[in-house]
Amino acid sequence: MSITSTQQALTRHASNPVLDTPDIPWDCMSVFNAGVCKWQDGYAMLFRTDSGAKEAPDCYQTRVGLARSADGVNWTVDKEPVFNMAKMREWLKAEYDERMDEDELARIYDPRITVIEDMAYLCFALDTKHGIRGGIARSENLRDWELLHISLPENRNMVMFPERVNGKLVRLDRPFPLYLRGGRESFDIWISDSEDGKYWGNHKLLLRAEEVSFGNAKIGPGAPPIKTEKGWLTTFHAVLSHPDKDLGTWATNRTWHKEYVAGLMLLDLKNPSKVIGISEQPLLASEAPYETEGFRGSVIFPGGFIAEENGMVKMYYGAADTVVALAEGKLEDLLSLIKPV
Ligand code: BMA
Repeated sequence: MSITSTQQALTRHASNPVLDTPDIPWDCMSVFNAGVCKWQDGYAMLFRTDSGAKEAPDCYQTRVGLARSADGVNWTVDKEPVFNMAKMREWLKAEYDERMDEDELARIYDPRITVIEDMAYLCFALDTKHGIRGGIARSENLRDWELLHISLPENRNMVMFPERVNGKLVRLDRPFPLYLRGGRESFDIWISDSEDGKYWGNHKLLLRAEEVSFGNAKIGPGAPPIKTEKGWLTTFHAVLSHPDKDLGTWATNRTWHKEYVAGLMLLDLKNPSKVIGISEQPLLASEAPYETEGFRGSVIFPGGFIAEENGMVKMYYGAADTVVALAEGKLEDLLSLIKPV
């Protein structure tokens, strides 16, 4: 079911979905929410898979896998996941030490990748028994990751800028404030900076959920920003809650009533904590069957945003929490969607 209409700056790729469960060398029911970067002579993607059968989905058996591509459309998946349960627990042991009981850590998911001076930075969400945390790691080969930072709970959807700004690393993130937001799921996008990627500070509110006219609930950063002459162009997701509608989910004992759409904003080049403008309409909302139907229908979750030398931009997104899709458009058309705030 499509509820929100989309602006026409992006075209869905004819090969969509570009990554689907038959492409994955391990058992899974879905492959989605991917981070994508240019890597060596081609492209690399870190993606999430959830397990279980359609009739008995198990979204907590989550793995993160790696795929490589020469053209950004056809992907080959590495045989082994980068993170499965065992590897995640081993990797995070130092962080949690002896206090980690059997099920303290649930999963690592929703990866985003930023390349800064030939080093890949991974931002991820981490579900723990004591809250959701955002993490940052770095790697020279995309398989062996050095953990740099894990935020306090409740935080998620971190993405890093592709270069230092005023000498500092910069990230966007999305905490979950509840008390003074009246218990509503109305969460905003924040910005912070760091010298070394380990210690983060200067947290500032960047975009308020209520500034996004095409959402009525939380928003969150999408993919790492693209540097343009006009500013940092960056995607975000916005949620529209439709309490009266069931948008469809495989989980049989639940209804799903949240539509996720992609939005676009432009941040000041020298002072990225200043929003220049945002798109008035969603950049992309669910229309294609692989977006409207799946584990959770009508979810567009952008995680990759890549500028090509020919003026085109690729946006990779998780569709319906089930597959990875690609849409393309001209950078100048995307910039023309931005209206001053
Ligand atoms: C968010 C996250 C994403 C997911 C989205 C839609 O809160 O859990 O991983 O894609 O919901 O279900």
